[in-house]
Amino acid sequence: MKVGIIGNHGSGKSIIFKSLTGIEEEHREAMSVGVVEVHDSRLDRLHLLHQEKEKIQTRLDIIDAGTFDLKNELIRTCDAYLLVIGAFFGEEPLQVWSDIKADMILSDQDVIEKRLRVIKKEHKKEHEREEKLLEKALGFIEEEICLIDSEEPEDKVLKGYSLFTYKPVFAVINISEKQEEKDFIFSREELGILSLVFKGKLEADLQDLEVDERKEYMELYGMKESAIDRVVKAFYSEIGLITFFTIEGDEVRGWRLKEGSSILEAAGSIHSDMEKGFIKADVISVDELIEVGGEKEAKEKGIIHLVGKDYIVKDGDVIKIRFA
Ligand SMILES: Nc1nc2c(ncn2[C@@H]2O[C@H](COP(=O)(O)OP(=O)(O)OP(=O)(O)O)[C@@H](O)[C@H]2O)c(=O)[nH]1
Ligand SMILES: [Mg+2]
Repeated sequence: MKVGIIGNHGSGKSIIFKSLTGIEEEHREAMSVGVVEVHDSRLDRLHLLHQEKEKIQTRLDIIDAGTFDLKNELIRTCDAYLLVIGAFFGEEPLQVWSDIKADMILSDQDVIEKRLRVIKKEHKKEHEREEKLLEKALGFIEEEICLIDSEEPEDKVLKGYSLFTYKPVFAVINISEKQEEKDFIFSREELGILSLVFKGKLEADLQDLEVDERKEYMELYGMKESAIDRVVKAFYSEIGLITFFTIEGDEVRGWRLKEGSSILEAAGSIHSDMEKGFIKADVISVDELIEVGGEKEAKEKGIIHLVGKDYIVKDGDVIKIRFA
């Protein structure tokens, strides 16, 4: 998943990028992409049962994507956005989001209208459903409702257009060392999107310290969690993401999945062959597996469940797909 850091010039995008990835602006590769591991302690514990295997945490690509410019192709390819608001020099969160939202809406409207014109001209039966979907989406957009907030069930066809307002956005309000966090806390209703308050420069400076020093420094400033942990937590809850695990070949691995997905979808996210040839799957919760001490013990106790393709994956499931 690609998370693009966007925001106005000088709002602190590169500082926030550094606070999340540890990568300094001058040491970057051309694309400004930082890959961070989403640390999950359950995977650490699961790995203890299989120390001979490699441990692979889920990852997140963080991109210092730049200002929200529609000509900037990098921006369109992101799956979600982190909007940096430079409150340290007086940017107003409500204003910044309202401006970006207006640009997103205009762009989506343009994409949808263009596609609708083509569909209407071609007048093919197979486009009927798509046309209805797009008309409905256009209705929301014209009311200035972001598609992601429209409470329509998620749709693959609509997703295919990479519309801006169909993707999650949340704000990082970047304040100075002297400003107080409590003065910048907005509820989701007030701002319209979820927001976190960061002392960006302080967080970025932390990245220059050794691990031990970093802990001391964080305690001194009353910082309980690292910047990346806060962002990941917010993203997972906002998008509704869960983690499942596999023990396969020489890997113990965590995978990210949208809450409410079936095991068939989970199989597909691992490999399309697993989805196509899906037969059944063995499932056990990671906590139970760790508690009994391994797969062999779990089998003996009969606590591994055999499930069919409609099973809804739960956060923390360890799954083994049987496929042909
Ligand atoms: N005091 C303070 N200064 C900051 C903070 N964040 C950024 N700055 C300063 O603001 C300036 C711009 O920060 P950048 O992170 O480069 O901003 P940017 O959004 O990447 O800027 P562009 O890439 O030019 O659009 C730098 O001089 C930073 O040191 C902050 O939280 N506190
Ligand atoms: Mg920058």
